[in-house]
Amino acid sequence: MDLSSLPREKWVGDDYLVQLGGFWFLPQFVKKNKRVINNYNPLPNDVILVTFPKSGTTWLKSLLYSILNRSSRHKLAVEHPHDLVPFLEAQVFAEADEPPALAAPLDGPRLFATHLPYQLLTKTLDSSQCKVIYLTRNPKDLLVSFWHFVNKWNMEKPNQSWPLDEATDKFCDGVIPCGPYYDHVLGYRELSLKRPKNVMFVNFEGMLEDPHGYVKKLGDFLECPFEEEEEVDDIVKNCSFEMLSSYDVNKSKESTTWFPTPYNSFFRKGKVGDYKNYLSNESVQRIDTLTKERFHSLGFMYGI
Ligand code: PAP
Repeated sequence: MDLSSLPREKWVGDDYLVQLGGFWFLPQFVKKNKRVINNYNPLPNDVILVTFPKSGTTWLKSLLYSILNRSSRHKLAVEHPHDLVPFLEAQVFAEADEPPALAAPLDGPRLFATHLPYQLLTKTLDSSQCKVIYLTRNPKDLLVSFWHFVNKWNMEKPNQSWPLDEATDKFCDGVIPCGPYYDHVLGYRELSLKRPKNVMFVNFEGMLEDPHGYVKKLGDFLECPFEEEEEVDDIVKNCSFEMLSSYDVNKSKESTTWFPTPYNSFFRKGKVGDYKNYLSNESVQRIDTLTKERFHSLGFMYGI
């Protein structure tokens, strides 16, 4: 595929992003994204976790894996959540149009994740009865988490550190991988309002406040409700930041096979409100103004 025909924007240091269907992506993901868009036909019982990067993907991958695979949930102690629940674009369709990972399993639904926006998956999702869980996170914590993550993955490259002010500008302009953030969130929010039986919309802050309640709701939504409260508690505990980040596999400094970043870069703090330690008052106001314009004006009172 000829990337030179697509719009591009400078991003971090010498790196640039490429625009596909109104959203920005790392150039190495464009072909992979197109493979998903053109070739992924969800089975009616597929479960897809969708997130904007840094919304809490790793956590919800662990929870969903545990909810759907209750008897093998101990695997989380030895396998990274990103290896247990593969990304469609980065792992499943990374190399081929018809990947072997798509073989229908004998036991239960397939569980995948993606960062692709609804606007690019409209045909795929509208023609399927699969279940989608969309996780969002407040834009200020998400930006700070993104900024840390990018600096960690660029650590090896000289002169590639990303100043926070620059990251804030890029975030507000929407020029960030999978961005614009606001369009990404709104696409799935609308879909969840239109098809509540198939699409569940959750947020990081709510889940952190009441993980027990959310695990039960997720079990109901996925049509595998819990019979015992202890089992719910056990899943919540096993997927907590403290527990997951204590496992060797998640502490590993080794790079993942599908992205040039270490396994441990998916665990930092896992808190709400960490932006207060980093963003200036000006940046907070700027993002809040945008959030009011893009979310609150539609009656979606989230993100501040
Ligand atoms: P991804 O979209 O690139 O896969 P993602 O997992 O969404 O990344 O982002 C990592 C964030 O989730 C980190 O947030 P922070 O930078 O603000 O700390 C990470 O710490 C947080 N996280 C990972 N595991 C958990 C968990 N079990 N509970 C809560 N937060 C978690």
